[in-house]
Amino acid sequence: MSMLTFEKKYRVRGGTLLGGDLFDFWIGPFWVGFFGVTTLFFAGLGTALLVYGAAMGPTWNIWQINIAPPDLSYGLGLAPLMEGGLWQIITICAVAAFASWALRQVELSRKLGMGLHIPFAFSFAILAYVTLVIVRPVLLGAWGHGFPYGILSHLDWVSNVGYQFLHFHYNPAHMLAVTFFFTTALALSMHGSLILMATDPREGETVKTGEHENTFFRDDIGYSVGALGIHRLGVFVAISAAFWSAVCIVISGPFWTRGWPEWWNWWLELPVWY
Ligand code: UQ2
Repeated sequence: MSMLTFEKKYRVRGGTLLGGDLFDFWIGPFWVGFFGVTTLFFAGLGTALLVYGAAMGPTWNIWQINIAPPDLSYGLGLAPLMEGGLWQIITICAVAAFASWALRQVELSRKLGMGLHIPFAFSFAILAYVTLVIVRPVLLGAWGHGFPYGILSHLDWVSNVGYQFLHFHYNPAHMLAVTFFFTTALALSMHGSLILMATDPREGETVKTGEHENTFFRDDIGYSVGALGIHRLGVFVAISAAFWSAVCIVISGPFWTRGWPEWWNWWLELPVWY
């Protein structure tokens, strides 16, 4: 079916959560939608405020531009614009833009009569960001615990917070997150290469089928997870990476304040050694 007939069939009204028919139309290839408008609004305002903050700052050097959160002394209160207030408004814009984008995905999923897998998976990325700039700062009692918006400054923040716990790689949730990130790379490289070796043959060869894909892995390692299974596995490991990333940072400070290497003393302190 050509793209034109496909679109004629599926470019129809309905499926919206808010606003009914309002904004339920297309501009060129893009469906607009109520949450398309709110995404554009919050992303545009947030970006403009970032540029405004840079203009008020000491440098246009792209690596050094920094929009910092308020000083810890402001606690969970509002700060003046140039004292972290910009960071606070930009954070609200970012969360509103990300949430709008997720709801846009929900509306499109409903429109096309599909599952909500994409907005569900995307919500874990939002969760990781919200954990960093909202949940953890609230648990610690100050917006100043959020990370600064800047290329080098946010790297410095990660390094400083890491060293605050002596050695972040001993954080068990961090270990899980890293393992899931690596497994995601392994699974996607296995899947991408398997699909390409079957469907993108050299000249003169024919495209192979799913049976070839299954057979490769059965012969290679005695097991094939299957065409649907590899995608379920991929979504699971990717979502798990984002989830354990959020857990590893939210427990650092609010629930564990000493060095992470020390956490493992529970093993040495098991009563079985005495
Ligand atoms: C597979 C399969 C696919 C795949 C891949 C496999 C035909 C087209 C990559 C092989 C994957 C396995 C055995 C799971 C690996 C486990 C981890 C944790 C990485 O069997 O079915 O579909 O793309």
